[in-house]
Amino acid sequence: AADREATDTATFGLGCFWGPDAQFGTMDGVVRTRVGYAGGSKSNPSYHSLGDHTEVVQVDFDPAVVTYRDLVEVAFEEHNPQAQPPKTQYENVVFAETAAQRDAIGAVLAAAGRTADDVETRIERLSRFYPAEDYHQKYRLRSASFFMSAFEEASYSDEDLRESPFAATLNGYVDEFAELAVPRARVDSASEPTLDGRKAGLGHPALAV
Ligand code: MHO
Repeated sequence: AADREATDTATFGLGCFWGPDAQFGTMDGVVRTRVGYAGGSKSNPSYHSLGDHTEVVQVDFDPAVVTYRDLVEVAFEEHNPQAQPPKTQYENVVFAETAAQRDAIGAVLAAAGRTADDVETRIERLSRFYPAEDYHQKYRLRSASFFMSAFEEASYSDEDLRESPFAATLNGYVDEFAELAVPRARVDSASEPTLDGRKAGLGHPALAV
């Protein structure tokens, strides 16, 4: 795992933050992920009192392995403004901190022949990131009790889980391989899992719509 000092940070609003938390977690070079609220002016937003903020995923990445531009490409490829209710909560936002980052966003859009307006995406500076409640962090992983028991046995706190590189990756694997993970967690029950049972257990990525 990379040192904290070795990573850069990127923040994206891509609709409901559960899906992108999992998706970015499996990317090479993404070291840590966390979800939260940003882009608005309300102090101390929470899920049920969000004000003018948007759900965002924040990733710490190793720029020697994956570039900010790579991450922006994934953000633009995956987001679908029509797939979420038209609320500030779910707006598409790419936070750019430097001129180099704004150039990278411009290059991705130019390569696709699109503008930020075409893809209904705000591009702005991050004023402040507020971490979301613990139960939203690594949301897919939290639904896999088989794995959560292992983290509990290893004495992980909620913050440890949120900031764990291993948990970030596993969160994506649970999402990606949900149909494998749930029956495995049910091995003791000796019951044959049905397709419906598997789907009910874990849900699906918000971005897959
Ligand atoms: N309440 C919606 C979206 C959750 S996302 C954290 C759902 O259950 O799918 O906004």
